[in-house]
Amino acid sequence: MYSFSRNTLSLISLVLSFAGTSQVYAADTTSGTLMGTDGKSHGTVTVTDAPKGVLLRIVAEDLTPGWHGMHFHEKGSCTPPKFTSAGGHVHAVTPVVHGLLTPNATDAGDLPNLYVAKDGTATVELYSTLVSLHGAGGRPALKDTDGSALVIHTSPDDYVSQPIGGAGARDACAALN
Ligand SMILES: [Cu+2]
Repeated sequence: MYSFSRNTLSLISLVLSFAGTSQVYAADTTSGTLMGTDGKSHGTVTVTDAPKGVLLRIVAEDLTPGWHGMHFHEKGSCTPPKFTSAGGHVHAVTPVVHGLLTPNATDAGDLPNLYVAKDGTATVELYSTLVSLHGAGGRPALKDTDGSALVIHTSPDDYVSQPIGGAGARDACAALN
């Protein structure tokens, strides 16, 4: 019995020493179903926390071909068909100044446009340094108390027009809670 305890202690200290020296980041990931205006699943959205931002992966089908504006919205709620339940864009300060090509922009929900192929599919992985999953680095947290959503709009984002780059209505929404 004494010997068992001693071995257990050694094992614990060995695990602790590995944990203390490890430089590998454990994957901290959240995902949601991408819902269309028809209320059906059109794919999956996955967000992984990274040391200086988040990785966003979208695997989608049955969307309208062409370029679409896309943003992180402030609430983890996707009620079809209009998805207004997702609220405005994720932000830390007001007024929210939108646009990746706008000087002094403050819109933390800004993302590049999504291209949907002629067969209606989109498969992409991209990176945003404007947000975090839990608030790291002072960047707004996607997984705050009311979550967030990834919204795909009808039209492309011109990255300068206020308040959403002329991206128009909301075609699809994935709640991230
Ligand atoms: Cu938007």
